[in-house]
Amino acid sequence: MLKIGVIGCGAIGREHIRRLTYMVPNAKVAGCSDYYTEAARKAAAEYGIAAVYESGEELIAAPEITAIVIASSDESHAAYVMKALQHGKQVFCEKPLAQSASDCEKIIAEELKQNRRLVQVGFMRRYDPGYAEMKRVIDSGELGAPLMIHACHRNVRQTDGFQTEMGITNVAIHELDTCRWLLGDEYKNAQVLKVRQSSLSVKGYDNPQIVLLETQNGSRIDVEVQVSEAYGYDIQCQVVCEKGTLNLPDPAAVVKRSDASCSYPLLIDWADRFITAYDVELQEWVNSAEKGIPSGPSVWDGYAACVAADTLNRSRGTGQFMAVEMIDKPDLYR
Ligand code: ISE
Repeated sequence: MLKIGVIGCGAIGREHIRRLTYMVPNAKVAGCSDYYTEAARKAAAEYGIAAVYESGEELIAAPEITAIVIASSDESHAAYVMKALQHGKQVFCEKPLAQSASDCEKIIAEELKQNRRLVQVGFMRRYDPGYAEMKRVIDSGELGAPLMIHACHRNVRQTDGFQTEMGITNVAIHELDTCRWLLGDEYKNAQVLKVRQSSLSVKGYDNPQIVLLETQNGSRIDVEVQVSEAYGYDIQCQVVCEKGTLNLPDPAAVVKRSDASCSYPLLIDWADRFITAYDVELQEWVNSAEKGIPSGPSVWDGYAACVAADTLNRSRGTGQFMAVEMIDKPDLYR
């Protein structure tokens, strides 16, 4: 039984605590912490968690905690992952793994010292039944080689303090992972473009943006990123292959026919859209971490997405594609 400590008791932290407490066998949330200790106390009271720690570092060091879930703010992830690795503990880290490729490289070096995988990155879309089926069909070769991906990521809202760069590091990071995973390919070039701005978006960040990528095999990807003010939470992905196309299905919804129209509702929240993906992701992490090696997205996957994100953010305003440059892949991740 994994005795899990959860760092970060905000929206996603509480989602993970709820799942680990009520839905995932062989896991127990034994401790939690939050930058605002009061948030950790509230979560502990609601879910019957035995220990509240004053800091993430204290939680990581606690002998009674055998595995760590990092669900704190994006900029705190890298330091917590490093600490957990130094203690040789299993880690599930929410996306993004870090805020920069160079921080990811330090994490890779630390995991290599342990000489075994200890970290799984929370790219939950890989566990979504729709994406998983697209991946299965691509890998079967039935439709020939994948040539292009057209994707879009539309959000209703973002938290206060949101900035243009986060449209890539916090939002499009999902597509940066899913596209390279679907194609089984690494990126070669990347560019982000500003487009006509939505008059509904008044908080000072670029919205929408368009991400363009080219892979090593020459596949091309375009991702429309609306970080807020969209009509719903709408995630689209079309893979164009030599012999056909694959489209990500919308979540099941009842189709209403009335008043001479036909409609079905869209969701507005990402936690609802990917509810099944999060369930499967955490269950599989617990199952594999218990055996000693996490089976899901690795530090290498977190790194690859961060390198692409860094490159995209550097390309903003230049009008140029920039080379996506990665270090050689260590054997541990092959
Ligand atoms: C959020 O952090 C997520 O991970 C969601 O999946 C994404 O759609 C949203 O834009 C992010 O802010």
